[in-house]
This record gives sequence, C-alpha cells and structure tokens, in this order.
Amino acid sequence: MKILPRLILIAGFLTGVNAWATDTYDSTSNQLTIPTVQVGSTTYTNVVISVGNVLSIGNSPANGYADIYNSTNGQLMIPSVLVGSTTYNNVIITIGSVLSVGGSFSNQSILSENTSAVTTSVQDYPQIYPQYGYGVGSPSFIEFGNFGSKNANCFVDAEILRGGSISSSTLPDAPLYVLCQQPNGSFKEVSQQFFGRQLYINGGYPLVADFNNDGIDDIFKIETWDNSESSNTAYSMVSNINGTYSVINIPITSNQYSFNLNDQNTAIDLNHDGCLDAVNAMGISFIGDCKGGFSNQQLNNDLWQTTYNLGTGICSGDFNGSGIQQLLITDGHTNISPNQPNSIFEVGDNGHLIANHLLPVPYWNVFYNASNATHNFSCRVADINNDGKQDVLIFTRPWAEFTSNIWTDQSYIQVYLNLGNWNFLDISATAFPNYNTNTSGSYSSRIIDFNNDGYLDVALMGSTWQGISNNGNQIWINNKDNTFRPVFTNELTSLYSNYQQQFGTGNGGYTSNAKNINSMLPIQVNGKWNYIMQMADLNGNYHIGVANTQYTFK
Ligand SMILES: [Ca+2]
Ligand SMILES: [Ca+2]
Ligand SMILES: [Ca+2]
Ligand SMILES: [Ca+2]
Repeated sequence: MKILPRLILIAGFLTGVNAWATDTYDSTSNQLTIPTVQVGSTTYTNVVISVGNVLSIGNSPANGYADIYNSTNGQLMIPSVLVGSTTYNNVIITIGSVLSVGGSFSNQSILSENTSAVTTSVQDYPQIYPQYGYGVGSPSFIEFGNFGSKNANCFVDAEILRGGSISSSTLPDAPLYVLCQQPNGSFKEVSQQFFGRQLYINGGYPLVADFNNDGIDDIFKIETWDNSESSNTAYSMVSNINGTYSVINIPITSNQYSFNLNDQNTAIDLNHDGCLDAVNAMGISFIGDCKGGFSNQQLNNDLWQTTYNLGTGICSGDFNGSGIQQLLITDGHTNISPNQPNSIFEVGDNGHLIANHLLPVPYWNVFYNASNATHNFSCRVADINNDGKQDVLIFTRPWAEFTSNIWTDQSYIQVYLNLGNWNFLDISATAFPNYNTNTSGSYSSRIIDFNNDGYLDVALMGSTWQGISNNGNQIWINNKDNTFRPVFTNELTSLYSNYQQQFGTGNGGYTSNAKNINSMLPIQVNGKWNYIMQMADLNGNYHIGVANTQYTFK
C-alpha cells in the first residue's frame, strides 16, 4: 500500500499543531525524505527511502523532531510528514528500501532543538462586528514592547476593521490588544488591565517607544482609514508607575489639508530637546513633552513643501555617524524626481529638514519601466554588515494600477548598503537569493539577530492571502557577506497549515477567497523563539495564537 491513498483516507482525523523538521513524501516516486532519523544511538541525516507499508497515523502533535527507526520490528516512527500541502503527525511505516543517506541539506533542517510537545495557547475573540459580516482582519500590525513593567515580554496587536476592502470612519473602530507573557510562559490579553477599558482605534502601525523616559514602553497611534478622510486624532498611551497606562487624546490641528494621515510614524527626537517626538510619513511632527503629551505641526519648511508632499513608510537612523537621527521617508518624492521616490532627510538643530539624499531607483519602476510603479510601503534601518554604518531595507510591491487595478501578492526587498558620505549601494538583486517575488510583502518585518552570531537577520511578516505557495512569513539568516539565506521554510509552512486546520480556512478576512493567516512573527520566550499567529476563521471570528515552537535558529 502506498502512503498517499492511506493518508487521504484518514485525513479527516488529523488536528493539532506541529512544527518539527518535517519529512516530505513524494507520491510520484514513493520517496520519503527524512531530515533526521535515530537508529539506536546513531543519528542519520538527510535520508531518502522508499515507503513500504503505512501502519498507522496519529492524530496528536508530534513529540520530537527526529524520526526513530526500530530495527527490531522494522518500523519507522515519523513525527510529521508533509504530503502535498498537508501535514500528518505520528506516522508509522515500514521501509521499502533505503535509497540514500547523508549529503547536503537543502530546505530541510535540524534547527529545532525542542523535544517537548508543541502546544498553542490561543486568545480567541468573537466576531466583533457581525453586522458588517467581517471580523477584524487584513494585514495586522504587531509591535513588540515591554509594556507595564521594564522586563515584560509583550506585543501590541492593532487591527483595521474593513467593510469590504476598505476601512472608513462610517465603520466602528477596531480594537487594540496587548498580550504579555505570564510567569508560566503563556500569553494573556491585558489591554483592559492597562487602559482601564477596551480601546478601539482604527488604523495601522502602533508606534512603540518610551516617550516619558521611565524605561517602560509607551504607544503612539494615529486614527487613520484607507480612504481620503481627515485624520483628526492621535493617541498616546503612556506608562504610569503602577503598571497602568494613561490614554491621552491629541487633536491634530496641523492637518491643514485635512487629509488622511499615513498610518506609519517614527520615534525621533526631532528638535533635540531630550524628549522623543513622533513624525508621520505625511509630514506632520508631534513634538513630545516627555510626559506623553504632544503638540503637532507640519514639517513646513521649504524643503518639504517643494520636494515632497506625501510619504508611506518612515524610519529614523543616524546614517552619517553624526550622532543625530535623520528621517528616511518612502514614497514621498512625487514632485521632482518620482523615479527615485525614497529619500533620507537630514534634520537640523531646530528640527527642520536641511538636506535630502535620494535612494536608488526601486525594482518595480525598472520592471514596469515606469517611474511610479513601485509602492514602497515599509522600511527598516539596520547595520546588516556590521561596519558601523546604518543600512536600509525597503519593502515594496507594484501599485495596483500596474497590475490591472488589482493588488497582487507581489513583493520585492530593496537593500541599500550604506557606503558613507550619503552613497548607498543597491544590493537588492543579490541580498535575498531566489526570493520569490510572487509573495505577499512584509508590512511588519523584524530585523533581529535570531541565531546569536552577531549579525542581524530578517523575519518577514507576510500573509497567506493566496495560499501556501505565496507564504510571506519567512526567516532569512545573515550569511555575513551581504546575503541572507532562508531557513525553517518547511517548519513555518507546517506551522501555519496546522493552525489553519485548527480553525478552518475561508473568507473571514476582507478578501473573499482568502485562506488567510493574517500574520506570523517570532517572539522570544525563555531564550527561544515562539510564533505569534493571527487569523480570522470561516465565521469571521478572530484568533491570536502564540505557538510554543521553541525554535532555535542556527
Ligand atoms: Ca514609558
Ligand atoms: Ca523632542
Ligand atoms: Ca552597514
Ligand atoms: Ca544572525
């Protein structure tokens, strides 16, 4: 009996989450590829066999990452096996023949060191606005922070409520959740404990920084929508000594054009007074008072008004080693030289912008041979080659007008190496080898040294709007030579396909045919990496899970 028909027969019984180094079975050749197998006290890696008989298939999460072969009864115990896009757990088979042992690993890995069972702690929320037929959803905006106390391990999860494909002030605002790690390692939703009530603030990225200098992270957020409505209010949630937060409403009085502000902001001491400020990508600054209060004004100097008029992504960094933070604004350069829409502004002593430096032409502009084809939706600043100079990553996709007015799951990562003196080398074509551009882009990437080798690595937070083959949730490890390599590809695929199976798939998000894991991001728990996962299920109910993966990246 071949393995595939048997697997299909009992597929309905399979549940649970597992995230081990997954075997892969090719039904065409009847070959099973095994990352690691233990035979007695010996471990063999990268073993390929032909499958004999399938003896049983379990319905519980796997208990280890290595296959175990019992030479006494000739049975091979498989923690998990991927057949097509489906993962099966605790499979027992006999071996037809051993085809090869060893050789080089390709996409499989033995990176995971966990040998205990994977569990998933899940925070479930009911369908919050059933009258609209939608749960909260769409790409979600997760930021990490130590909320409530100095050593807390938390994340804030901001949502957008969409009616159909857009958000609007005519719809209720979406909730803001904060989840913090508890002493037993699990995560608990604590936003009402922090804020005294459930906050509802529509819009994207929460900005996390310590605005009142007490060592505890605070949150800044502007109310925004997809359309052209005016943004009138910002909010700061600032830490109190007793572990709660004060919520401060900030009327936006400087929005003289009454436009919808972009949902991205950066924390920077713009006016060099020792208090952190926030700057919106649309050119409005919020000058902080070190207590959580902000006064807002336009970046209304000549440079902004004549050169730029809007932006999408905004980041800050000291790009020239001057000790002064500068502003990177993406998609802003629409007046003079739209072929280079991204630029870095130098900030003068008075907080005014004194010079701008254009970054190289982005990929989609070249691809579509059009000066305005690239939507540069997000940025990160990080020194990826450890030379002391801050480098730039910009996450891009084509504007819909270049793809038949449909927002496609296409993306590209621009990587600009800082050579000094405002020269940036475009290494995008080689930095992420074989990156699949038919992948949903990363709106909330993380640049973290995941494997503790002193070089920053990249976690991409995508979504699975168009299925597993377009998975945008990826980890790329720094090769220390200005390139990165993807790792844990199969493990992450197993993880989210199992999470989908746990809750079903369907149109809970705003995309009618979505099979959507809204986002996945790694969060460190007890020195290893667990995964935050979000999804809306068939019924529009919303789930936040923290999968206890305990990954170790090498
Ligand atoms: Ca604070
Ligand atoms: Ca300031
Ligand atoms: Ca660098
Ligand atoms: Ca690293």
